[in-house]
Amino acid sequence: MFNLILFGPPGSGKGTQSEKIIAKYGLKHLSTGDLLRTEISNQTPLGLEAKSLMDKGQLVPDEVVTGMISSALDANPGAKGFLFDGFPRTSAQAEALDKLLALKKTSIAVMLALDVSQEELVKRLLKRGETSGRSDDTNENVITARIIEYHNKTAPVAEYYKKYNKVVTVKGEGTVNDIFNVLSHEIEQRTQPKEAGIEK
Ligand code: B4P
Repeated sequence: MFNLILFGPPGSGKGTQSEKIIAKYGLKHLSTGDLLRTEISNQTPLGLEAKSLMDKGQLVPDEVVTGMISSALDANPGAKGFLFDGFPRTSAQAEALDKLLALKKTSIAVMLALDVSQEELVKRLLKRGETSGRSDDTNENVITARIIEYHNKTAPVAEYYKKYNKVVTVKGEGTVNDIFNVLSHEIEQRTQPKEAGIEK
C-alpha cells in the first residue's frame, strides 16, 4: 500500500494535482474539503455546522473530520493506497491518522508539500470564486482568515512529519503539468511497482 499526503495552503493546487495523481497511480482520493461540501449540499446536521465554520475561514473540529476519514478508510478495504488531500490539517489530526493507518498495518510514505506565495494564493482563490459558487472563495477577508488558520494550525503538521523524514517541498507555481511532473517524479522515487502494487 502506498499512502501520500498532498499538503499546502488553501489554493496551493492540492485539489488540482490530486485529480491527476489518482488518475495516474490508481490511489483512492480522500479530500476532507470535498467530503464536507457533500455534507453541506445534502444539508445534513454535520454539513450545516461545517458550513458556518467554513464560511468564516475556520477549520472544522478535529473529531468531525477524523471520523469522516475513519469511515472512508473502512469503506475502501481493497484500495491500493490513499491520497490524503486537505487532511491532516492539525497536529491532532496527524496523530489520529497515524493511529488509524497503524490499525490497518500501513503508514504514510511521503508528504508532498506545495509551496506558493500568499499573493498567488489570494489571486487563485478569488479567480475560482468567480465561477465555483464556493462562498469561502468570494470574500478576500475569508481567504485571508483561511491562510492565517493555515499558518497557525496546519503548518505545524509538516514539522510532525519532518521528524520522520517524510516531507518533500515542491514549488507549486508554474504550469499544472510542470508541477505534476515534479510530483510524479517524487512518487516514483518512493514506489517499487511490484511491492507497492500501483501502476506506473
Ligand atoms: P479544501 O477543500 O481543502 O480547499 P482549499 O484548501 O481551499 O483548496 P485546494 O488547495 O484544494 O484548491 P486548489 O489549490 O486545487 O478546504 C476548504 C475548507 O474546508 C477549509 O477552509 C476548512 O474550513 C474545511 N476543511 C477541509 N479539510 C479540513 C480538515 N482536515 N480539518 C478541518 N477543516 C477542514 O485550487 C485553487 C485554485 O487554484 C483553482 O481554481 C485552481 O484551478 C487554481 N490552480 C491550481 N493550480 C494552479 C497553477 N499551477 N497555476 C494557476 N492556478 C492554479
